[in-house]
Amino acid sequence: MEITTKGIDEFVVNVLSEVGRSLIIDTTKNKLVDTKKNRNDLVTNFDKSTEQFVVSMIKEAYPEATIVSEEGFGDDVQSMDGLVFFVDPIDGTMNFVKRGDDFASMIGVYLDGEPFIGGIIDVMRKKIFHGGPNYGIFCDNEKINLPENKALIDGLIDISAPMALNNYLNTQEVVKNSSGLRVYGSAGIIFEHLLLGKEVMYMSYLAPWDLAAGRVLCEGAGLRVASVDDTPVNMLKSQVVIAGTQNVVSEVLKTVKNCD
Ligand code: 2AM
Ligand code: CA
Repeated sequence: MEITTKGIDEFVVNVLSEVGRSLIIDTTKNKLVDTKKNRNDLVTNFDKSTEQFVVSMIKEAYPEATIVSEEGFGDDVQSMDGLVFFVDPIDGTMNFVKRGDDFASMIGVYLDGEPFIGGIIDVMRKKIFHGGPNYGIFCDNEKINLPENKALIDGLIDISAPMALNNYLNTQEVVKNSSGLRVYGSAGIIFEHLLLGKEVMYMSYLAPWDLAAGRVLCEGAGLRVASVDDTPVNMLKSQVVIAGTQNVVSEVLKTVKNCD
């Protein structure tokens, strides 16, 4: 299929709509829950079946693309050349299992290393955020109002719980200088909050599939996504990332740099 922003955006929205419909019906059924690296690193039969579905749809529509995905049904991707899809079938699996809410499914698409199109579905609210830097940022095909460039003192922030509890890189100082801390447990849901201007910053250790779609959407919405040492974000490794308004990300980078 020809590669166009419109074509990929429509593809991503169609696939995420299917995923959302299926997960809302299926969440009423029993989940088979397993652990991965530790007792709080969960995977369910739905993470696996959703990823298999998304990967098969991508391979059918874009056979030339490579796929980076969480549960192992993608490819062993070593290069960002060409069309690369990042798939997180269920983001916030702990929320999915324990709360049945505040989880997402995400697809991020990059072309020759550049953010191209991203899609995040907030499954239980049935909302899809999608689009990209040269295309526009939409919620369910309607352009969103882009978030204001707020300062840290004027906004709520989200930092992963272990980082804030351990005062990693002086994060407690960042919290003190903000309107307050929120911890939602799903990167996708937090990226939604950033796009809607409900929060002004997110800092967490993120894997490529946790970050890919949110980075595309944030950058398309005029927000900034930086690695914690302010080197270019590497989409093929896990890293500590700061996403938020331009003002807040530059202020937080200064605070974490001056931590020792
Ligand atoms: P997941 O549910 O897809 O695993 C809060 O836990 C957020 O961080 C979620 O988006 C979760 O994604 C992600 N996450 C959890 N553990 C992680 C880890 N060890 N490395 C990277 N991301 C992680
Ligand atoms: Ca996941």
